[in-house]
Amino acid sequence: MRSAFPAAFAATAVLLAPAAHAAAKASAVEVVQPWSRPAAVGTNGAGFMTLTNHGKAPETLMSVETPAATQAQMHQTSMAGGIMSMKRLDAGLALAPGQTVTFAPGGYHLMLIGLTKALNAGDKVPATLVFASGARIKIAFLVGSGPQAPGAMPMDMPMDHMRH
Ligand SMILES: [Cu+2]
Repeated sequence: MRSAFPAAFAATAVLLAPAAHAAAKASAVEVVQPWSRPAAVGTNGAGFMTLTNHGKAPETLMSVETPAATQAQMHQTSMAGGIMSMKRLDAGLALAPGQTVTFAPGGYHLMLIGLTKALNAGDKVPATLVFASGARIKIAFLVGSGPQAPGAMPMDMPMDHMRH
């Protein structure tokens, strides 16, 4: 039973996507629970989400476009010797067939550099994910404190995201 759902989902997505987005190439990548945190205008925000490649071919997330920030970059947070650092994913984020990657506090995140307006709880931040295959997926990051329960306490490391 467990393997039946993703296969069925992928088939549905491939069939429906061309009609819904006639101008864009269909993608077998599924994006779930995109969310962001409240942040002030002019500061940096962060976007989180879970990506799954339901397709049979590798896919790479190359960039993210959004009118909500001056620039959007994919970053990876890592800990080394007790020091937290950020690395920009210049080569994009590769998704092997069947692979799921989660963008979450303390790991991969989308950096929204120079927010063009304040992000308040309940806002939806529009963005387009651009893939190496040419596929484009439109999403909206829901502003709150986490992917499951907006309003709940976030379970993440105390990292100041405004200053890097
Ligand atoms: Cu960052």
